[in-house]
Amino acid sequence: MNHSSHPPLKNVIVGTAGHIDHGKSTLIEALTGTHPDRLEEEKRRGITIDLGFAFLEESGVRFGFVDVPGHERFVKNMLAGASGIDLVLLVIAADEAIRPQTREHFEICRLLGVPRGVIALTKSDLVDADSLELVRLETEEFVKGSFLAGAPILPVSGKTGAGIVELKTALVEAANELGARDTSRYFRLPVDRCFPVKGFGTVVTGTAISGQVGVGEDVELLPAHQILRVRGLHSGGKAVERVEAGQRSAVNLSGIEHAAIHRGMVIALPGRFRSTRRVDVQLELLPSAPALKDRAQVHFHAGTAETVGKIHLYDGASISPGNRALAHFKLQHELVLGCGDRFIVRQFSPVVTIGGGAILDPLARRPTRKDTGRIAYLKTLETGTREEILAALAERNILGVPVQEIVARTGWRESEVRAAAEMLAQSEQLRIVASDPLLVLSQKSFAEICEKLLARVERFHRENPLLPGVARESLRASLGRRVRPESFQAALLALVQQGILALQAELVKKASAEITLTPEDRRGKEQIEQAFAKAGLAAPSVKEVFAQLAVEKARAEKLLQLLLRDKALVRVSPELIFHATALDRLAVLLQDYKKAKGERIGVPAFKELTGITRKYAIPLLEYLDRQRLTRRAGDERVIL
Ligand SMILES: Nc1nc2c(ncn2[C@@H]2O[C@H](COP(=O)(O)OP(=O)(O)OP(=O)(O)O)[C@@H](O)[C@H]2O)c(=O)[nH]1
Ligand SMILES: [Mg+2]
Repeated sequence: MNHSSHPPLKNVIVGTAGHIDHGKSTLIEALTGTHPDRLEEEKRRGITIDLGFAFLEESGVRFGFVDVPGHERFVKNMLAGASGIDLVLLVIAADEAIRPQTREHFEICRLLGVPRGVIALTKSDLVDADSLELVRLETEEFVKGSFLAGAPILPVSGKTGAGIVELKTALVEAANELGARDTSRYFRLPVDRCFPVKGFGTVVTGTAISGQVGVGEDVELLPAHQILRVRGLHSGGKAVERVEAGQRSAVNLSGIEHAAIHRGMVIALPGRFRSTRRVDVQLELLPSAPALKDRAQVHFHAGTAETVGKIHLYDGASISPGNRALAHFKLQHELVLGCGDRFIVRQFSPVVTIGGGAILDPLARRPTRKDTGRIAYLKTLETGTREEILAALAERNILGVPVQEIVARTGWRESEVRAAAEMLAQSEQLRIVASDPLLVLSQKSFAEICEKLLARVERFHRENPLLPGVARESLRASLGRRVRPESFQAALLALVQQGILALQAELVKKASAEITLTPEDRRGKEQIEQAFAKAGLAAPSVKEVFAQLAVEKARAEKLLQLLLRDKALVRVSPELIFHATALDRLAVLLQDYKKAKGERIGVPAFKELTGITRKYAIPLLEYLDRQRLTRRAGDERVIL
């Protein structure tokens, strides 16, 4: 059998929408053979309360149906179902036409950005041809100018099966018009149900909205931030190895009780998403809604989650009906949101849908008067290119932005972040201060750190003219904890490469730095050197030398260090210092001795030759051994 002749099935999620009792669930059964109502209470009351699911494979398309309740009290359940859909199946009963939840569901689908749909006029068996035509005209008028303008409007009957074949065809056509979901994004699945399965443990279901996941892989449960293993996967009623964006999925998770997971949580690729309580958004208020005032509380729905949000308007005291505005929401609970995610807001009370929009910054900061750049930034997020967005993001985060945060804020893949960062680095708008993990800094922030660093080194030289340089670690600490170590490192490196600073082991100094001495210092230094030079091998103690000086002890100590560093003086043992010339003379003396008396010399002879005491002779001989001028042989030395 040639499997390759079958192209892979396209995954498409279809959500129902429409007023209560208009025949949504009946229609799903007619299409798929599965009645989506599953709760006892739903069966008893004959209405849908919570989401129901069914599947259909038709002409190369794998449909996952999400059936929603029409009852106005269960719109919040409808919202959880509508968030992941590709197509809407708008159901309008031919005997009732357009009713309140027809409008509300339709507006919700529009605000959620559902791209296409098909309209079914159900219960067509209950009306005559004229009434049917009337409802069709009314429906055409209703969707005029919207995403459903021109969508097929098909009379059907869930009772008689009339029109079901045509409806399937229309759904396949609409599905074929859809672009493929991008399965290369990072995996995310908002949970709509969670339940225990005997022998398997915990199962969550939902629509994978991006990426893909396979059996045996790890996922992160958010906002709980728990890493869990995928034990098994089901889709379309079958066990599968992988699921991808656009598929209804049941995910068997190990290591967690089902009670710890609920609708609104998200499972995702570990480390790529963050939960948030503050978001910046583009908000649209419905024409039917009352004006929305700054600081108003609303119900906030996104994905399968809902919470209460308090609105902050960036411009003006209210939004008027039918208008759009940039706004901020402070959420009561942590939600997992990505840039571009759609959300719906409903009035706090009475609860009706009043608007919705798209997330621009899922990790927004608390609004402040000082933050004057926010509106421009949000506009860049809305319409900018990837490079423009990254540049703006870096500019607003003066301490640098790590790649993980860029991914969580933008939803880009890490490789896309890298590509954009490299473009910007080439045109010197951005600085890549570390590449694994990637950390970027705006060029301006980087220049500021360089400037500050240089100023610190210069100040150090000014205040410590006798020291060669500042310890790297204390230089870093002097910049404060807010400068990341990577940024410090990169700035230091850049200044060294430009020849402005120089490194000497762990010390940082101005490349041009010379130790500058005051006239007293210079005199003191000369005096010290003279004292040792004059004494020759009868070296004085440091204490004796310092006692003769006019400069204070700490200063004299530094001058001594300078002389040792310059090798004018040599420390032979902890207490014993000689002038270099005295040691040079000693080397000559030893060679003369060797010529005259042979290569062996004992301690008494050495004392006689040099005129120094035993106390000095022993450490000096040991020094000569170390310098390979002599070698110890029993009690004697061999002159080399
Ligand atoms: N005659 C006729 N009755 C229908 C048709 N479709 C549904 N019904 C009936 O209408 C009633 C409601 O149908 P449902 O499918 O439960 O309606 P629904 O839209 O799912 O309702 P909710 O989920 O509660 O919003 C049921 O009694 C169905 O038998 C149809 O095409 N013709
Ligand atoms: Mg129903």
